Amino acid sequence: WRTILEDYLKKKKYKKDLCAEPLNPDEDDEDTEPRVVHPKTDEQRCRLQEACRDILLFKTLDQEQFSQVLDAMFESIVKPQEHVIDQGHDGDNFYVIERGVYDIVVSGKCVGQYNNKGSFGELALMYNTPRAATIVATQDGALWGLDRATFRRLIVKNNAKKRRMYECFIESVPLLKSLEATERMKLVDVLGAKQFTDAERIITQGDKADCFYIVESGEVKIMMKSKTKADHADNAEVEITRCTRGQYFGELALVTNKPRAASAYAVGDVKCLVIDIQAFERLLGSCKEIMKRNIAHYEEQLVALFGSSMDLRD
Ligand code: 1OR
Ligand code: 1OR
Repeated sequence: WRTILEDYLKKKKYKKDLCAEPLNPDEDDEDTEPRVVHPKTDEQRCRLQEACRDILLFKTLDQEQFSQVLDAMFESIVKPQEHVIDQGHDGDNFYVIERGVYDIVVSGKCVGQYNNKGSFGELALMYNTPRAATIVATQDGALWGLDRATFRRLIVKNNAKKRRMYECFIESVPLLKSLEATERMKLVDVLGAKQFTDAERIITQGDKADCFYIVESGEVKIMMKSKTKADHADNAEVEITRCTRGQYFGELALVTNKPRAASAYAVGDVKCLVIDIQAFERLLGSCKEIMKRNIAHYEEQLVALFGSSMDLRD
């Protein structure tokens, strides 16, 4: 009887999977699960909204999904030296940083840091893997947690949509040609999309860098002021190049670990895919050689334009 019953249930599930997907891919069949809601004061909700404003994983959610995410998040205070996550453990929550500095430690070695912004803990929840890194608070801090079940119901489900939306485009980006198909998919899973209107500044020369951009549509103008001429009255921004669909910018500061070397502005409406520095380090390591080769060309052009390559080297 058990096998018959199991067989019946399996078939039923199979049929449901088969029918539900193509007919209505966005059908919310898990909507019967109880929703997690952590009540918040207006002040907390304000701070939470501010902390989540630039979280890339939330950028492709619709309003209803985003508001369910905010409802489910809970505040958590952390002490210096506290391990928020331990490498090798199972994943319980995803975290958004409200404040504090956190070391990223892999196999005992510090490989990076979060400084008062960003998020972590998505990998174990997305791929059902053990935690890939240890996250240690270096000072008093505050985090917003999102439980595993809600993360899977909303974010992981949305990833299927993201893959459908960006798979073709990502495959067409020359820089990413050397990645394996699964690596490109993982990139899609964690990237965010941002829109800019005409003349809006996307990058500011001199700023600290924490992300990388690929142009999905529209045109981006790269403008530069000479640092060596910084005291001169005639040190106006000079247009140095433009980027269009499939091209990237904002890699230089990440590769050289320096402030942004130029500013970037939208020309008309622009859509960019955005990848944070941790995902850049984790997934684009093998593309760095291509980037470095192109950076060598920047130096040559800098000499031609400003008479020195001081600005990129300093
Ligand atoms: P998790 O659920 O695996 C640890 O828990 C989290 O650390 C992980 O999700 C990421 O959100 C975050 N490699 C692996 N995980 C990283 C990395 C990372 N950076 C941040 N996390 N890097 C490669 C190290 C060889 C990037 C270093 C900058
Ligand atoms: P970033 O992170 O420094 C500004 O932020 C971005 O502008 C930079 O990365 C590059 O992606 C992009 N010199 C410096 N940055 C450039 C240049 C460039 N071209 C594009 N960017 N050039 C030499 C300057 C005269 C190349 C001109 C074709």
